[in-house]
Amino acid sequence: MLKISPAIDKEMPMQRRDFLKYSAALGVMSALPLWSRSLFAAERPTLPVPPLLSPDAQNRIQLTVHAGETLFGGKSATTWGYNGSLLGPALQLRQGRAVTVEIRNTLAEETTVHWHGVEVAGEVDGGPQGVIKPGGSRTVTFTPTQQAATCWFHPHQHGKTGRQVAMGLAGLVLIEDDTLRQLRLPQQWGIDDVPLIMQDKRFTAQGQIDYQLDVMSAAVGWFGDTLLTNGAVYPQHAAPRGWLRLRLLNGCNARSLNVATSDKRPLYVIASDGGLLSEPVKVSELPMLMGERFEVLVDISDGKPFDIVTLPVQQMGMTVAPFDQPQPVLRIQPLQVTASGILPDKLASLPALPPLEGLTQRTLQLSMDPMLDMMGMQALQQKYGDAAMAGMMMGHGQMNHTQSGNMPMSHGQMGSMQMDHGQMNHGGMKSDHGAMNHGNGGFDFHSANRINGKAFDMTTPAFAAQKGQYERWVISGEGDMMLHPFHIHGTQFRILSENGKPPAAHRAGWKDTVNVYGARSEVLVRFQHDAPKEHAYMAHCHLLEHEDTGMMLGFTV
Ligand SMILES: [Cu+2]
Repeated sequence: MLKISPAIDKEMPMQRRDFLKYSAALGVMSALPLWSRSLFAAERPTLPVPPLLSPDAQNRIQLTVHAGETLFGGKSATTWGYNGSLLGPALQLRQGRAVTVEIRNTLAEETTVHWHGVEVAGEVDGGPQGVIKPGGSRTVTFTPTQQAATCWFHPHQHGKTGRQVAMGLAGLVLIEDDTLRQLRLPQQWGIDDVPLIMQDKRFTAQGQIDYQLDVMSAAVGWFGDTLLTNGAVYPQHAAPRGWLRLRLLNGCNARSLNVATSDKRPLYVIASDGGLLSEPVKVSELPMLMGERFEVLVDISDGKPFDIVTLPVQQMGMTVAPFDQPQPVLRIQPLQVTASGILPDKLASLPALPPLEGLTQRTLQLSMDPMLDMMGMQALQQKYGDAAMAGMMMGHGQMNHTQSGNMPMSHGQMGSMQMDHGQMNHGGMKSDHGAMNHGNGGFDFHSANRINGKAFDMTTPAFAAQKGQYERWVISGEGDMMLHPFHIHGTQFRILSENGKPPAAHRAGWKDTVNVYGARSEVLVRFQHDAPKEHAYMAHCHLLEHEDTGMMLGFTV
């Protein structure tokens, strides 16, 4: 059972907001007087830590998909979880050892369980074909062969992935190997080896999770005004002094994050999606796309409390308050006792990239229907104002791109739209979002996001990759100015170029998600397992509402 302590937030919201402004202005949490520090600590929930779940003596793991109740801010919400009411356990798997997972679905709707980042055959990958009926079950057996990594599992029900994840379905997969064991990294689970699943949510006035797949979320994604860490609002964690290891997962539907510390102490990145880097990479900020994992070490030997925070990002919709200011992820309180883990100089050996000449090359062009783009932007601006536009302003029926250093490209699709004032600003667009789902000349946003001009089609794989062969995939978001974190099933790849630039050092190791934001990214993929037509692998945007509305393709191996 997942023992998530209820995310009770006893603070007054205003107090916290004022406190955040105060700490942001000062820049240094420790500047607060001692009395207020202890006061805040007393009111803060303890970080819930997902329990480790190892295979039993028969190498079996049981997962049950549940509906339950979770307290957020003193109100009870219906939530979904694996073996509990919210999120799920951390499955502890060994490289080279087979595991059988028995999944029972007690929900009233279909779901699937996808092993994100785990290199397994298409048959057990849990993509949209791996449906588990309400009341049904599914048993999958696989053997992780890849290097040690922090992966995760979540639903992949086509058209419903965004909602099912928003309801709480997500768990971790920890793959371990001998290299990892020999490194003497911090490894006491929940003490100095701590997972942080970061997700934003929005709640109704009654306190229920407020999810919609509509024209606005289909365009910019579903986002909330509350950041949860392992299901709790701004929790705290007391850890031994020394090196603290954080396993970060951006589990948001649509929000990219930018992880940092409140007192500017550096983060040492030791692992990306698919495992250890060759050596630690020191960063002051760590941008994280949806679905991405990074492991970082942070030095807390000075004994001073501080916060892990996420800084504002330039992404459409994600600039809305309170995310226009740094948001706290976790309060860290160092203890008197000393930690034993170390930060090694060398981590793992990454193979050199093979010669790129003569490789099969495929181009995946991501695009959004201009009508969805227009209607989604309009809805966003009407609901949240110009502040939501992340530097893109809309007025008098045309898009004006106001310059911001982070968004150098023009909005190709909007630029090509010749819309008149009346159509844009009036003409029924004032109605609520639900009403815009229909009508509008029969426009259907459910297939308005596309790859190579086609919305997802479960029955027709787009191509066949050759097993065991390297391929060079070019993923293009040219002509679009939406963030598309692109995820490929069945492989850990290497990034050759990311959005037109060489990858940052901490993004040059094993990855399963690449940033595509108005330009081209190139990745080197290789598939070691079969994925026949009926169990094709998926390649898709991990902004879940883009995925759910068509920005996904199937391919065979
Ligand atoms: Cu996308």
